[in-house]
Amino acid sequence: QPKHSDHLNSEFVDYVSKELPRDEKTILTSIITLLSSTFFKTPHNTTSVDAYNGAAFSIRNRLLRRLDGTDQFFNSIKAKRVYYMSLEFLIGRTFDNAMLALGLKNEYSNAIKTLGYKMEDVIDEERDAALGNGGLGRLAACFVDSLACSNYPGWGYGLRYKYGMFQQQIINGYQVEAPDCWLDNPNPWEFPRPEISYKVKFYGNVAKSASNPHGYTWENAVEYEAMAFDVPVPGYGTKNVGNIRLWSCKTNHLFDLNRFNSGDYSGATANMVAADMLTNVLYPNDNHNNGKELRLKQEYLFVSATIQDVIARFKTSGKAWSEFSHMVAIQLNDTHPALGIAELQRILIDDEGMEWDQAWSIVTKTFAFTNHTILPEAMEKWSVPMLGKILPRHLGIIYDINLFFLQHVEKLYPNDRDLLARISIIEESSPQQARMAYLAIVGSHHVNGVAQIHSDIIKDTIFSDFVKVYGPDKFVNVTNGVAPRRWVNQCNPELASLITEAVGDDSWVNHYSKSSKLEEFVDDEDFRRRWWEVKQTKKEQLARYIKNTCGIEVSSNALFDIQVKRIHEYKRQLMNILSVIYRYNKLKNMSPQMRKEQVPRVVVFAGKAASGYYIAKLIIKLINSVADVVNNDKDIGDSLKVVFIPDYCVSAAEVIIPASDISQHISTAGTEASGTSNMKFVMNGGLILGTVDGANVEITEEVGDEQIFMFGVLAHEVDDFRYNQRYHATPPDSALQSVFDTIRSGLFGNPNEFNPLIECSHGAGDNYLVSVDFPSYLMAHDAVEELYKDNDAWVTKSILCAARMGKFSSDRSIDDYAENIWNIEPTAADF
Ligand code: GPQ
Repeated sequence: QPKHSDHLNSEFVDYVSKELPRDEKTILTSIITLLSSTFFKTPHNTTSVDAYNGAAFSIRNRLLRRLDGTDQFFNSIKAKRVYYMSLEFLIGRTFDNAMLALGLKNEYSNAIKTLGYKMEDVIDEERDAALGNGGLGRLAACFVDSLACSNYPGWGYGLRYKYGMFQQQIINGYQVEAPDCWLDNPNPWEFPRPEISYKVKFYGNVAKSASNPHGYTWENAVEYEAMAFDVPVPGYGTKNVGNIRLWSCKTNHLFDLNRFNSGDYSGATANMVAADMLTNVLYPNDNHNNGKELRLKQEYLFVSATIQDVIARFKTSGKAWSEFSHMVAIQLNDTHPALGIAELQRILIDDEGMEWDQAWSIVTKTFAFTNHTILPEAMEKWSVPMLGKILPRHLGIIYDINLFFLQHVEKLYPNDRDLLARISIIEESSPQQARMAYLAIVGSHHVNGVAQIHSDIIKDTIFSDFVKVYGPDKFVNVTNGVAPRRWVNQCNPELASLITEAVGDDSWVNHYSKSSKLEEFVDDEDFRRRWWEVKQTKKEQLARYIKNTCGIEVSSNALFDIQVKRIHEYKRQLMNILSVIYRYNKLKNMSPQMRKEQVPRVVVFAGKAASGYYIAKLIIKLINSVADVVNNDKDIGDSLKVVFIPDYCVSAAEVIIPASDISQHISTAGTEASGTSNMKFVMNGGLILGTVDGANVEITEEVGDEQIFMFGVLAHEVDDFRYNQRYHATPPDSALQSVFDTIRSGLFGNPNEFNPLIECSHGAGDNYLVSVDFPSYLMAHDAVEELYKDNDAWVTKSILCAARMGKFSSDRSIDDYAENIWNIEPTAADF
């Protein structure tokens, strides 16, 4: 690195330290300059994609200045930093978010207009950055947004997948996956940093070090290289700009010139191709672990580059190792980056020459771990032989961590062999498996769940042995939240201006609990009318989106009933579509007059199924088959429409969520760790139909249980009901039976095709208690309908709920982490 002070050019310093002028003329000039030079466009061949690129690159230049300024500032005050390590960041689009953050949306809109384009169209040219599956990845994106907006010294670390979450097409009712080639277009939101790259080893063997008495050397390894790409995270209403540093595998040095010269052209690139694979594609599994070798390599590439980078930055502070955990906090977003624990321990011992205990004390003061699920199929386990082959040194370290841990347990609970077997990081199966959640717990100072009920459940069930060993204080709750910037201000500007009016200014965007001011307007007739009109507007916008994406006409006068999330048995989209069939039958049996008196409904589904998840894909097919019948039934008309919107993603969510009257969060109690879209829906004035699960519980506490439609068995009852279903199941009630009969009649196509779905919604196959909750679910639907008929009562609930969501800003979540886990302070950058 050149030493700046030696040859500082004052003009250069001046240029980067000054904020660019914010007027429209300057902005227009910057766009035109980019178009004509960087993008080689003329006024004759510029299209709206080009207008997007010009404007996006222009605003990115503003962000990059602030990103560097923020980083320098935190260096200068030697701030303790937090690193949010996550294999997923579901960012979505950035352009609109950046304009709003910098307060330049009007100026950019006018410039775009002068060029001859409409801002809405230009915004729609951007492709989502879909480097995540669902809630976990979106949470990470909201968290880095909050870090930036609240002026915390914190960065995200992740992987730059060349192909993100697959694109979903629906063909003949079936999900078909297409690759997400998001980097085919220029990406204004990343900045390549070829000067920041690290070597990462795989395979080989270990040998006792000759020079380092505690250490080992890692020999005969294959070396890959990870290169940084920085993704700026705009802070709203602050100069601070955060960062997500994403690693990409660099391959050029692996080109084999000898093989090339001897004519073996494909052999010459074989190692390059293998390395390239590492950051090629995001695994499309949500709440599911497959144990694949390539995934293990991805995780390690990520972990190793990140830890090396964190250490390099720490070293520039000039502080002693004893200060490491006062300068660095690392949060593990689930177990996917848990190898970081072994990696830091390895570097401290093998490269820095520390003794085990000194290193381990640094490690365990640095890491904290967030668990996001209790589903057994999601728990990461790595086969020990595979670990030994790919990461021989780490396997040894994990064995030693386990040995010392088990010795500690043995001292506390002598002769309890069952406990030792249960709690061991190494599971004695064949082959042996390393349980990554256990490694994460042992290597962390705090472990948290993501909603109160979930944090309680993990202490009582999957981690109860660890509570015995460590005591309860290591296990805490941090309830999830969502970013009000994106999920209210950006996706619903119409509602945002009402909130701004109620609050008096836009300070609620960064201090969301101020939205409680809405409550004072709940009896204001004019305000109520406008509140309702905003919802209508958003419903009309969604109706247009549905028309464009599915070709289906829906009436915006209907009740919009929405369930959008990954397709899973535990989330029970199946129960929803079964209830739709029930409703359809009921409408069919009514006189036309009576049908007219019913509340018309549009039932919206969207979500992706993991490519290998057979039942989830079949649920999509059933939804589409039902939609086909219902939507084309002349008797039914507008009284019921069923829509499956393809390719659910962040930018689709921004259109869908503000339009809901009621949204469904109906997981079997105890299975959904938190859920975060539930929060977004209520913030946008939608009501909730849900089970007593995840964050629904705390939302109910905040808004009041009279505001919410809850049903179903409780988490603590689930085991008994499951046992009953398995061994003494009673037949499904007549309502559910009639639904099965309709499916079996062939109305929705080959009835045999859907047999597996019938099997898993009653009797011994009913793991998620669909048949148990079905009756109370139907009753809850009736209650929704009754209330919707009373417009006054509905609007009152809608306003009160939205007014009481202050707790669910991700700013509050981040404050909780900062105070209780990371011990870091916010500081507004001064540059
Ligand atoms: N979650 Cl383990 C995911 O989206 N993917 C995963 O692989 C795991 C969890 C979700 C979880 O299902 C939701 O209940 C949470 O709200 C979300 O993580 C964020 O905590």
